[in-house]
Amino acid sequence: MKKRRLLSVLSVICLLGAVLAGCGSSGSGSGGAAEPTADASGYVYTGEAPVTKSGGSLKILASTSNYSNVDISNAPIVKRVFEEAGVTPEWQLLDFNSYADAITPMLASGQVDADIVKLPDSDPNQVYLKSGMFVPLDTYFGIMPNFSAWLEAHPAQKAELTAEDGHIYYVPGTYVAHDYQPCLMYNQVWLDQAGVSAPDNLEDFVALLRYYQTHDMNGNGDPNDEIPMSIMNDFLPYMFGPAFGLGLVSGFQAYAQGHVSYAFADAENYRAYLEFLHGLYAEGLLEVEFTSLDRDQVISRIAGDLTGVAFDFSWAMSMMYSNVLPYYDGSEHTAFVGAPPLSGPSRGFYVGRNLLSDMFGVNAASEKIELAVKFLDFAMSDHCQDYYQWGFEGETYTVNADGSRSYTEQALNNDWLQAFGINPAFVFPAQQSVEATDILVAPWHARINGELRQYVRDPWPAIYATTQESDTVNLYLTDLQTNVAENATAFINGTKDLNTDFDAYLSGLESLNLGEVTAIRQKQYDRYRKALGQ
Ligand SMILES: [Ca+2]
Repeated sequence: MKKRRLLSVLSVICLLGAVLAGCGSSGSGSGGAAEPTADASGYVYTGEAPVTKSGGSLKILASTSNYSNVDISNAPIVKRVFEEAGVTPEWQLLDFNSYADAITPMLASGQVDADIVKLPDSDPNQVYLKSGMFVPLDTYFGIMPNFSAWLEAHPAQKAELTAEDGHIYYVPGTYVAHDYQPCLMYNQVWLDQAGVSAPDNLEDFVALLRYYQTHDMNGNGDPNDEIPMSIMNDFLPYMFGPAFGLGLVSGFQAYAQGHVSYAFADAENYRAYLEFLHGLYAEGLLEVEFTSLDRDQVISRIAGDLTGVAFDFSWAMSMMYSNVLPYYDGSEHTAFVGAPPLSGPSRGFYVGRNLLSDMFGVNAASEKIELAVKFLDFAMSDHCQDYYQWGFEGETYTVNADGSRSYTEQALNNDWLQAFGINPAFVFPAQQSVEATDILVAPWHARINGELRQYVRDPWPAIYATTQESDTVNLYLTDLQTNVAENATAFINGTKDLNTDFDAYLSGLESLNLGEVTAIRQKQYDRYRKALGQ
């Protein structure tokens, strides 16, 4: 079910925290917002239900649930949102698994008979919004009180959603972005046997690997069958890059004053990173076939009690790794447990994901633009988000004496909860919640996630590109990334020597047009900073 989202997409802004701290109060940017207007019955929508008192229907073009047995259009949560809004839906739901394939040609031809449309992607190259197919929503902010308040509270996302022309076209759902992100995991039983807690720096970490390498950790009488750590190649940059101050996950990083650079071309820090990994390789702590290790192999090793350290998406912790350990008893004492990041010359961190998920736009050809705009605003209100995340009191959750909430027994059945319409991101701009994720994992896993949240930093922002920028980046970036990956492997396994070959590697990147790609990333980042009001 889960998708791997790795190297290609996300990265790190080392100083994003500082960047965001100074940008709280920029103006809304776009003028001309429509004032609240009355519907045919004289009713004025101000952000709460109903959206209209004169009735009406809206055509919704969106996707089915990813649970094939769930009819999202009949889910109680979805139905209630329309009932409260006073709007009747006319559904046009396309299959979840082929949504992009089905809707992309419709959008390309302009043949869309719907008032509200779920986009096939984030429109990264501004193809749809430049076509004039979608209403610039900022011109309707006067009747979008919930969305405009959300944007003011989320300046980074507002900057990401602001197109090159200064307008905002889409209402987004959101992911859980700082929770359940990729992290280090340790076999707790092995840690206890070694008499240490999870290391938080490279030096202690290497010492632990050496201990595992020379001790019979699994107690089978053979001190040589232990594989100290099992890290899939794509996760090495997540695991060790931050300790060297590098944003290797997307490759592009911005330092103070917004200067953008390519982390894989960092002559000092990236070289130190490679030197460290080569050291692990030379000692046998990073395995010879490290580039081909896959998740199935990691799981198989854990099931055989053969390895002590892994790095993966958080959900693997209790759902794929701990549960296969021969002695796992459901507690963290016998589990593969998440731990803080490793620090080195720089302080460690984990790389989160981008907050923005599915985008919804209003068709500029709609005859009911105002109703559609108001409905979309209501559908993303806190009031509706509460439904999306918790459902209804007494049915999906109960309120405890201290005011906190618990899901009901029935809601702990995930199939039932999906049919109820929890997190209906297929049809509404729903915001994923940590609580709804917590109930899917072991309690100790949820607690550890809460502890690791503080270490997660935002990835490289999602910034709209121009078609020309995309053409140039697409032309050069794949070759660059291939070259980087091949050279990383060669420097780590010693086929190439950092002392004699590293300068040639750096100049090789330049001849692959790194300068042009970085210049584009710089322009895009400048636009992002400008939209942030910097
Ligand atoms: Ca052994």
